[in-house]
Amino acid sequence: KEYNVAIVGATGAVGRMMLTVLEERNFPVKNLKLFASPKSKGLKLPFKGEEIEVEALEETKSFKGLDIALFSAGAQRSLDYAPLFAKDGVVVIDNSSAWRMDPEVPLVVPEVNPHAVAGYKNKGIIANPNCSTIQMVVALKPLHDYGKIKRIIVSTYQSVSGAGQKAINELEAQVKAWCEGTPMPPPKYIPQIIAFNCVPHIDVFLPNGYTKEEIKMIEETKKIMEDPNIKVTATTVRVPVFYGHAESINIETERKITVEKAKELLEKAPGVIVLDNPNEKLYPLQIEVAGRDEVFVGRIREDFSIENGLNLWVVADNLRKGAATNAVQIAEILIQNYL
Ligand code: A2P
Ligand code: 11C
Repeated sequence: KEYNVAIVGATGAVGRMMLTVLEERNFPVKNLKLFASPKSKGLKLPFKGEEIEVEALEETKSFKGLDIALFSAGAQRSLDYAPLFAKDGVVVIDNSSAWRMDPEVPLVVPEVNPHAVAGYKNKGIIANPNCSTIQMVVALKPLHDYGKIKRIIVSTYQSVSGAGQKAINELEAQVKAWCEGTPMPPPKYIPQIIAFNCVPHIDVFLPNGYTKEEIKMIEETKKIMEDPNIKVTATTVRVPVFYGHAESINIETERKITVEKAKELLEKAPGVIVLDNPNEKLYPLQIEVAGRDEVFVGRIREDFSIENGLNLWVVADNLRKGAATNAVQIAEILIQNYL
């Protein structure tokens, strides 16, 4: 069977990756519709040797006939349009933060809670988690199953592509200006100069002093792992990297997990690759992990400051596993088991 699929936000950094991943994984697409803002209307994007014309979302009145829509056009578009698609019988897989914490909307990482996909029946919407959450839970799930994680302390090193195509262009323009000895253009899409700098500010600040990105990591982790008791604290930082997020993760577990056991569990975990041989300078690097769909783990070592603690370095491509690949994997579960 083949399915009618739409991508909403098809011209963006994630939207374009969704096209690539649908094609790479040979998703059974009958007809593909691409939506973006009116300014992109008529633009053509390549898919399986064809050119598909982008349509303006705002000018489209009915979505009937579509089976699945992958959304990545910002939270406001998802709030406004996901219910309209669902009303027309389309299952929405939404990459924005709009619906993630809605108790009636499942929040899914296929390696962690694939059964939750069934909840699409409630509202016709499935949420794709934040990129930094996805890679963390893929790496931590096998450790949690074995040793029960009590507390997570995470610090992130997130690439500019997480903030969209315009932020990628912004880093490039700043680096170019620096190389040419001209003044850097003022920051617009990242809150501070990001070239040769690290910025501890992703998404907006909340009254409690945390950023929304940090709170997303805390709340989404509990929902996906289906364990409200895991304590999580996070510091999220933008770094001058184009593609791939890295995370320093410290966990405290109920049952002791030795380094050897952690390696064994992670080596057989779905979607995880262990790269951990410091003597040969082997550990995951953003520049090498970009373009890959797996989550890479290295620097696995005991935290000697507590009884049952581990430190890990976890890296993944935020546009792939952190967004497009995870969304397409959800769509695969949907068509295999439900549609
Ligand atoms: P457009 O390129 O026409 O602005 P990114 O996060 O990489 O910046 O991508 C954002 C995506 O969301 C783009 O595809 C963008 O389309 C899309 N988008 C932005 N505003 C709208 C809108 N009003 N209606 C539909 N799509 C939109
Ligand atoms: C970033 N993690 O790197 C963000 C991007 O809630 O889907 C994804 C924001 C989200 O900027």
